[in-house]
Amino acid sequence: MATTLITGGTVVSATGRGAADVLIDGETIVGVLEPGSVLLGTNLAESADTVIDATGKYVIPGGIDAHTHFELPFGGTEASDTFESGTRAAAWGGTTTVIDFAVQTTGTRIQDGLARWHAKAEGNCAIDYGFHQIMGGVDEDSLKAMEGFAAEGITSYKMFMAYPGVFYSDDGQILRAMQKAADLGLLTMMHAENGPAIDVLAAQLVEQGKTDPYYHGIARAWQMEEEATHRAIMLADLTRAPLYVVHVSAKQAVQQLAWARDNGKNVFGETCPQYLYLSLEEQLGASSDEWGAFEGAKWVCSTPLRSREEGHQDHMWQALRTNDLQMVSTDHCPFCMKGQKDLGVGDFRKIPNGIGSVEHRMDLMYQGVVTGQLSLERWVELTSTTPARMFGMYGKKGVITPGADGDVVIYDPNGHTSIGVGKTHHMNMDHSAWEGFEIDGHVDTVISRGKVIVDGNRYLGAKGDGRFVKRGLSQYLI
Ligand code: DUC
Ligand code: ZN
Ligand code: ZN
Repeated sequence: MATTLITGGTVVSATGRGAADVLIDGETIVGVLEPGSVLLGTNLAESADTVIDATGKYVIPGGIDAHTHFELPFGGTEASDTFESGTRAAAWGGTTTVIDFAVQTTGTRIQDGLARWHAKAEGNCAIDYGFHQIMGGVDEDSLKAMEGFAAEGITSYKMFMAYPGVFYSDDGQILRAMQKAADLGLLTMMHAENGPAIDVLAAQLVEQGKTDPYYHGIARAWQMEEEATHRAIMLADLTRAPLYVVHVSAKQAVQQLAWARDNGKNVFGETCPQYLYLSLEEQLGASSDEWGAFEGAKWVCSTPLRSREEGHQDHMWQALRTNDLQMVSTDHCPFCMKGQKDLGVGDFRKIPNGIGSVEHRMDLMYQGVVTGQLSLERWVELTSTTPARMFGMYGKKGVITPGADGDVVIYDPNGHTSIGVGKTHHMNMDHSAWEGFEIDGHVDTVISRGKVIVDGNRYLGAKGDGRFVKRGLSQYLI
């Protein structure tokens, strides 16, 4: 099988860094070696089929984005990245594994939703992929179906305390699913916002003529997130089900998670780049010749952007440092302005919720290293190692060690990346929520199971390179 040697770089893991050469044989890492190693009398640099010089660069395990929505039917339309375009964009950004959400909507069978997601993804992905299962309705059938999840390699499932009539589960349904999950060892992922109360607030705002995108964030007030997060923690505690709260944006929700963790509970949380960098004030101020105040629709997502004045963004960075939050995913859910987001002109409730970031997560989080908010090791931990452990892939993914998949990124700290539609953007969107962001650092080389798929400015991957990953149970529980 073809061998690849990465020489001269600094290998960074969640626990340390050091000069080392990395040898990949076929699809698998077989050695992390002293620089310039000679093995059985053979100089590796002369015998390897491909040698990649990583001098002055970081060699890190490929990024894992544990929260994407490709081709998600939502808000009267469908997320604009397919598995093909979305995974290719992810690869450009140094992500070598995604976990997307197979969907059961209320009134449909879970098994049918899962089969549909396999059909969408199979043969189309540039990188490896797994699925969580969205449960859009808890009833006898779906509770029974949960018993088959682990055998399918799907060891986590998501429920929604928001979106009544679409994905929403009430507290009794959540309780029943958690009881089952506790028995089966499954990880419960929660969209924690009080949907019924939000819908009332949103209707009241629209009645008052407050229809601009900014009011999306007013209706989805932080109290709605804090309350739902607390309720989810209590239900999880009662049932002894491990809980993972997705897309945390309110500092009060983080405080709930921190309290639960301090009390020894298996409660975890992720945040997303938008909650670290973007704010409600900026959304309010957004205006363009083309869209006027509707420009703010580019940043309509749920949970919503929060007020910078109230300090939510700073609190998220701090929580990442102190491990009150364990991971950063994107909740990549892209919609174009024309023909999709514009469904909500005149009524913010009709704007499809979502931001596209799958391509930029590694770069955006590296800025935390540049500003001194994160160590290099914590960057790797938040974006690769913990996602692998949390979702049962560690050993194969999330680490550079013999036996692991050859998923490796060479990151140039002296490089530069300009983000925007006409620059590095490969996502299928007519705008970028990150337009104009200038990044210190650059994803130079991306290797997926031993194959170089991004080499500088060349894309060498192909659809179908990516395989479905059957995941084990979470390796992160306390
Ligand atoms: N939030 C979003 O912004 N989009 C998709 C679903 C969700 O929960
Ligand atoms: Zn959600
Ligand atoms: Zn989501």
